[in-house]
Amino acid sequence: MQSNANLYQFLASGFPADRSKVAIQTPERQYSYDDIDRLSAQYAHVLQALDVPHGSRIAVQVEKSPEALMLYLAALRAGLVYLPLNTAYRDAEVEYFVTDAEPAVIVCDPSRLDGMQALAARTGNATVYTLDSQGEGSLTDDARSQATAFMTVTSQPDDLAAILYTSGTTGRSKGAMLSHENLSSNAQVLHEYWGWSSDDVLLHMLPIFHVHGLFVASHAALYAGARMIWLPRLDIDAALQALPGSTVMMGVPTYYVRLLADPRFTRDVCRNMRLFISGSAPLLADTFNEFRERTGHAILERYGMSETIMLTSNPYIEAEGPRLAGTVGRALPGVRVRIVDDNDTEVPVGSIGHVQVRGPNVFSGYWRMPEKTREEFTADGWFRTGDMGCKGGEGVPDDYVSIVGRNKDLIISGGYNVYPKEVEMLIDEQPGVFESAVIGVPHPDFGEAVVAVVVPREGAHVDPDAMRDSLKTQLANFKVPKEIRVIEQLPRNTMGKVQKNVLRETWSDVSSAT
Ligand code: MLC
Ligand code: AMP
Repeated sequence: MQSNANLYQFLASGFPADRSKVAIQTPERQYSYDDIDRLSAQYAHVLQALDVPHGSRIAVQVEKSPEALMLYLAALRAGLVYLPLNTAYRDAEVEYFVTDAEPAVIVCDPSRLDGMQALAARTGNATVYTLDSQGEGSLTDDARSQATAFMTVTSQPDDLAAILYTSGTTGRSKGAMLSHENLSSNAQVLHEYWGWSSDDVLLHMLPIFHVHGLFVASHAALYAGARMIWLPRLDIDAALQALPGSTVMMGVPTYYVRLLADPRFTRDVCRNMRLFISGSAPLLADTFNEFRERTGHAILERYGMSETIMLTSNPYIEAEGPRLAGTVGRALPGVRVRIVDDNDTEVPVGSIGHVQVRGPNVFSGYWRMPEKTREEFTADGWFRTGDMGCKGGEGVPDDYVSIVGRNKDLIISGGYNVYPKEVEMLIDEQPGVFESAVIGVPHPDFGEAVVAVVVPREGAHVDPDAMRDSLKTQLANFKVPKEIRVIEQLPRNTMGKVQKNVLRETWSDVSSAT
């Protein structure tokens, strides 16, 4: 018999023998592993009936619900390539993704149906379904009459399972192509490394349109046959209620900052927790220390990206080493990490350089961008992460990695990536603007906040409030600058390049930005 590398098949191999066990629990409803199998089968039948070629894309921009997760699993089962989109993306942003990826199917919130249908008609006639935050919509309506068993299609290890768009330094987003094997190998490694078992209860509050919430968190729980407490978003009141019944939580640093800001978050609330995991952005040492003092738990920080899923992790088992603030731990089993100079030559332990990686988890390239893909891999097959880091250092074991900065002009705000170029291009189109620079400044809640520095044309007046309002109609809310400062001229070096470091120093006190 031909073996099947389909990721769903892999995840289902970890489902508990007793399929009546609860897999997903929301404040209102619960779903067993049987329900997961049946509902994903019904959605898969709807998708299969469209008779689109194996490997067609399905673009999904919907609110978080258990059904949205079932839809993801159904896409895997039907052999489609899943393309999740942040619900914050505006029409113009979505248009780019849909034009680039040419999905055969689009699933959106009912509130966006008209726009999405028009977009589908303009870009190639994808079939459009709706799915709302309650799991209702035309997709579910069609699924209800479908059979509850589905033969998951056979996938090869290299077949694409998902495309995740990550913003590009040129302002143009790139679709990172992830295969079934990329995802299943990483899930397998994390399962063992973080000690998952079917007794675990994962507090799942992350969005499910990025690596962190969709792959790392959901795969871990499903493959372990564990239970997920499924909240639509970070909600501290709901989290405080759910934590005593949970064993694992994952979040971006803002989640931990917000928990600590609440005096009700105590050691007792965490009494059944075995693991808090942080990633997607740097966790401040202050947060790590305060958290340990308050709860007795050392947050486990790990490092990854859309192109690679998870790369490194602080140890789970104490005997394997300490969890150190400011480091992202060791390369995961099977993953290799090297720190190199500008010539791709490895630098000594303790020296800072470019972080390059390889392993079965590393993507195969960017969707329809062969040149960009070539640029991002070295001749000997290592992927250039764009992060700056070092191994070892004072008081740090030689094989621990620390991320010390970025070679790419990227802002990470509350765990979401913002590429300044994309925002600058839109600001420069605004009336009265001569030029602009977008920077990230320290922010107590989001880690970094987006700030724009704008130079008006001679004699022109720029109104920051009006500009923010205009930007909000074109950009996802998290990309809209929290502050827009108007100045006469941008600082430049002798080569004429804008000195963003100077701007960052000047405006770093904008941490009051809301
Ligand atoms: C929301 N807002 C943000 C923001 N999120 N501003 C900056 N950065 C963010 N991340 C703004 C909104 O525009 C709005 O402003 C105001 O904050 C309130 O919006 P909200 O929707 O109520 O915010 P909230 O629900 O509190 O969301 C904040 C958050 C959320 C931190 C909980 O952003 C979040 O869940 N982030 C997680 C991101 C994530 O999953 N990243 C993983 C990427 S994968 P206004 O002005 O409109 O009112 C990856 C790889 C890896 O990086 O290694 O994991
Ligand atoms: P994304 O493109 O959204 O997948 O974001 C990936 C980027 O997030 C990485 O290249 C890093 O810059 C950053 N990142 C992820 N985890 C961490 C971490 N623990 N510490 C610092 N940066 C991180």
